[in-house]
Amino acid sequence: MEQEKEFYDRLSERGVSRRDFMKYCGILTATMGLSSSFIPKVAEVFAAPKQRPPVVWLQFAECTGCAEAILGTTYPWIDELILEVISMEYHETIMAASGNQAEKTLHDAVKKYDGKFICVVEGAVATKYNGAYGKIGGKTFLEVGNEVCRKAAAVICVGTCSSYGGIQAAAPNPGGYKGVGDALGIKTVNIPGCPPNPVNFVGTVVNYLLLGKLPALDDVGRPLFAYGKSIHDQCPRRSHFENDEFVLEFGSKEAEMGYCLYMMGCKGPDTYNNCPIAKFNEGTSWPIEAGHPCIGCSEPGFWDKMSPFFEGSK
Ligand code: FSX
Ligand code: SF4
Ligand code: F3S
Repeated sequence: MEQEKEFYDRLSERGVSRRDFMKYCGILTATMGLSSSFIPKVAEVFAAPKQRPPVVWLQFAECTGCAEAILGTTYPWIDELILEVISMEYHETIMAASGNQAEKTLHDAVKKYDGKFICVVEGAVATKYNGAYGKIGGKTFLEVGNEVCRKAAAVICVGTCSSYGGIQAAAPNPGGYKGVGDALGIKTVNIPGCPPNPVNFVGTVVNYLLLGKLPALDDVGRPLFAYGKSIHDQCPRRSHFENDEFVLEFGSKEAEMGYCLYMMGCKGPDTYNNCPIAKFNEGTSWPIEAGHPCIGCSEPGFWDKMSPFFEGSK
């Protein structure tokens, strides 16, 4: 009880009401595909955590958009919520240490929590020429990945780059970039998207803390609760698709009327993600709502497979 009270006091100091917090827990519970009776349990995971798993957060080749999306959300308290439920042992973007001291922190954390920590990875791994195309502190991503990821209890890949290689793996891919699972030959939980939706990462962690296991995955490692349906099957513009009502030019009357973006290259029919439901920036909007076709950013190989992005095929 005391722990819970302190938690709510901390939230209120940041200007977050209990009501705001419960609303967020409601969104999270629904995203995870659980019934609303789980909302109090989900709230408890944050308010009175029974365990705070140690997390080592690695960053390889990427743009840091994923960390921005997750830790720099418009509501600053969401990132702090994540830090309530995990114990962040190493994170290059937010930690104070640098240079040798940072490397020592990583080494010590892996040693101390061998086999027990969760490894979160952003960014792709170079595999050609012994990984020479990507290094940190003189070590290749391949070496760091082998040293750290193999000792983790679970590896969660945040973003399309760590999941499947992302833009680094786009043709001609001279460095032989791959996703972490492929590069290291290990099983990973993949939360793709460029960037991914923070709620899908938080949902995966909460699932682990609440139910004691990682969520069920599809055949490319994505949690089914978030990536089980196509964008097209959840799209509010779907009736326009069925009625052959298409946007043929940006800025046109049809675009203004919210017609289907298929002829503008929308890849929604081939893309699995929950953007239409979860939306971004705490439910503000998502690409198609903003008038932009889906470019398939959560699919393996999307830079090559989904381009040209703005060409329709109907
Ligand atoms: Fe990739 Fe993420 Fe796109 Fe960027 O870490 S999925 S380029 S948003 O930053 O990896
Ligand atoms: Fe499908 Fe895209 Fe049209 Fe939506 S806008 S109905 S996802 S093709
Ligand atoms: Fe990406 Fe398409 Fe969603 S481009 S953010 S999967 S709408």
